[in-house]
Amino acid sequence: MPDQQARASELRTLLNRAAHAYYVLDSPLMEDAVYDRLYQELLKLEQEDPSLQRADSPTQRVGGTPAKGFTSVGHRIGLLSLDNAFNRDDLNAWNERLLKVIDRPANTALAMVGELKIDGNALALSYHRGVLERAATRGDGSRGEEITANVRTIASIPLRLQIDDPPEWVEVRGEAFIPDETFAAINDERERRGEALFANPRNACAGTLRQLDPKVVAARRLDFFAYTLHLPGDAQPPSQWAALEWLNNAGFRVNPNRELCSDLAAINRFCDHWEQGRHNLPYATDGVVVKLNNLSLQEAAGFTQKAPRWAIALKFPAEEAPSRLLQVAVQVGRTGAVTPVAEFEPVALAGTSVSRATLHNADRIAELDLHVGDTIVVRKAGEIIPEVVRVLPELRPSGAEPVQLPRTCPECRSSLVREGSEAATRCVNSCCPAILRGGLRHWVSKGALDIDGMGNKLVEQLVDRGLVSSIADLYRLDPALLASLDRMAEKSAIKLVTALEQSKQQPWHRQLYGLGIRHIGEVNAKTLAAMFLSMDALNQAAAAEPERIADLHGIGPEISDSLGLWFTTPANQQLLKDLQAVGLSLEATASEREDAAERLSGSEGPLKGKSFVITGTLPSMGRSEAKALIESAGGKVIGSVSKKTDYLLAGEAAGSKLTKAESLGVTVLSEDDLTAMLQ
Ligand code: 0OW
Repeated sequence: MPDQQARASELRTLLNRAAHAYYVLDSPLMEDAVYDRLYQELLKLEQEDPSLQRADSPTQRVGGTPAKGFTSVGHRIGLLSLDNAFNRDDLNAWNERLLKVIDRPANTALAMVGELKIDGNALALSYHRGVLERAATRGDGSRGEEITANVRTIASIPLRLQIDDPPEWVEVRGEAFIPDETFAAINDERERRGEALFANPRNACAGTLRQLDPKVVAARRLDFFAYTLHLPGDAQPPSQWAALEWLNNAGFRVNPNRELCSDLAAINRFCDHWEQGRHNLPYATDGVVVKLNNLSLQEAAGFTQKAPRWAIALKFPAEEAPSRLLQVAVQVGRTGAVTPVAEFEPVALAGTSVSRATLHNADRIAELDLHVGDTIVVRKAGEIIPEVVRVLPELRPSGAEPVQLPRTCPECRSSLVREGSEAATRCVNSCCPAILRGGLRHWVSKGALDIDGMGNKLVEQLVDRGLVSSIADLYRLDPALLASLDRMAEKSAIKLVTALEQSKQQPWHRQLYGLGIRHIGEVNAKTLAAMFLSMDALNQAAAAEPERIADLHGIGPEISDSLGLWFTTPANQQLLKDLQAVGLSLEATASEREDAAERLSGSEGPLKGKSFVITGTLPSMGRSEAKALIESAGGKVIGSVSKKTDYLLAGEAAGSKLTKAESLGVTVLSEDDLTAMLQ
């Protein structure tokens, strides 16, 4: 038993360290597929002997049963809120008040910490002897809702602190948030399901944290930045800067865009920088939090009834401006979802000139009671695309007509569909030029096949002139014809055709991502491509055992469903055939296969060099699972039986391959025989 215990313990430590490196340091220690193999080993150990389970085991991150509701709990130490400053004068006034309350001369320079104000939801984390014991929402600051099961699914929150002698208890506060890209994917999914969209990442995060089913929370991949620490007694770090360092060393993500400023002038420079710089960040911020650095000075400053005097939030101006609505157009996205867009007289917002804003969906238009010619209020806050927040009915021209959404797709004229109670209306014509254009742009994009020279203008020409009606057609383009298009010279045409040809060498995971299957982002594509080494394998798994896909590290049921849907669409099956016909492999190269087998098994796997054919239905595992197991043990899976085949793995209703194997004297194995070989 002890060696199982030891093995489980070392796997827990290694997997937690690998997760920390991946999610907190953004520098993976190992390939996803290796992580998955070790994770499965730990899972198996814990399933065989539940006494090996521990609270800080990564297998315990996503709880099983959904909660019935949330209980209210009292925070050991209350969570503070923040007073707001809306401009630099407010900030200076705060500084002056602070100097007075700590009895310092008016021009004293105070050391302060500048932190980005993450636009998410505050969380209270309680650790006991270094292990996460409880997590709660901020609530009213003294009581919140217990949401431990949901918070455990946030990969960047350590289940165990990475410090050797952890304190008896420690309270950590920070902001849970949803990165912009994830937020867009979540809203895409809600659109597909006809659910109302989340207006911004903060609402999406709050809604997710209150999900009863931790699996749904896990699928939304929340993130977390820690910013406050409470330790027992005199163990409290002497400053905010030291507290952030402590949190960082203990294994938390601490926002890297922080600065220890020697005076208010430096804080002002920090705010100047981030007022614009924040637009390049992959998450929403709504201000800067300025904190007096020194702990004893903080204590001298004290608190008002709800917020500390020693901290202030300088809010970035959430811009709003009135304008006159000119018309409502509709945009057809890559997925066919139709988004109504308000077009209005240009206004300056957050430093840019804005003349279009999203109206989200038809329900929103009804809610606003939007009329042609209305004066609308447009808001651009954070990174979110501008939106129409309200109408000023007092300014409505008399006789104005309510806005009607087009009933047909502006691109292909097919009638728009609004399934059931779906909030989103969509074009369902898979040959719709807008859907095709979106798909082509995605295929050539940086993270996919990374093909230079295929800009939007060219994509539009290729589609509008009917020269390309699927991704595969890109590979049939004739250079001379390309050269005849607008803004295309012969040289760039040749270059593009060459780039297309070279793109066939791109690795399998990029090809998978390039297909634009819903919810398959770059990370998920890599995870899937490491486990399923070809489109066929993925196709089979999606059809035969979607749960095997869903159980993969960081994947989940929404993605396996999305794959199932994609594969059962005839046009997509045709696309796969066409892509293979023009030379896309849609599978891992031989060296990628060897790497995968190597990674998964290490060179001396028990089945090294043995060739297997799989036939029939295996009792407890799918074919792709058996294939992955065999390959991870160094074996090779081939399609047909020959006298060189080492083994035939035969399940129920094994067909002609079994007869052939017996006639050739090939050893026939049952699933149990195979499992025995892998012990
Ligand atoms: N959202 C933030 C943030 C931050 C706390 C502790 C002292 C006063 C509030 O990024 N970086 N730092 C603090 O400091 N609070 C933040 O967010 C607050 C928490 C509750 C309301 C805001 O979300």
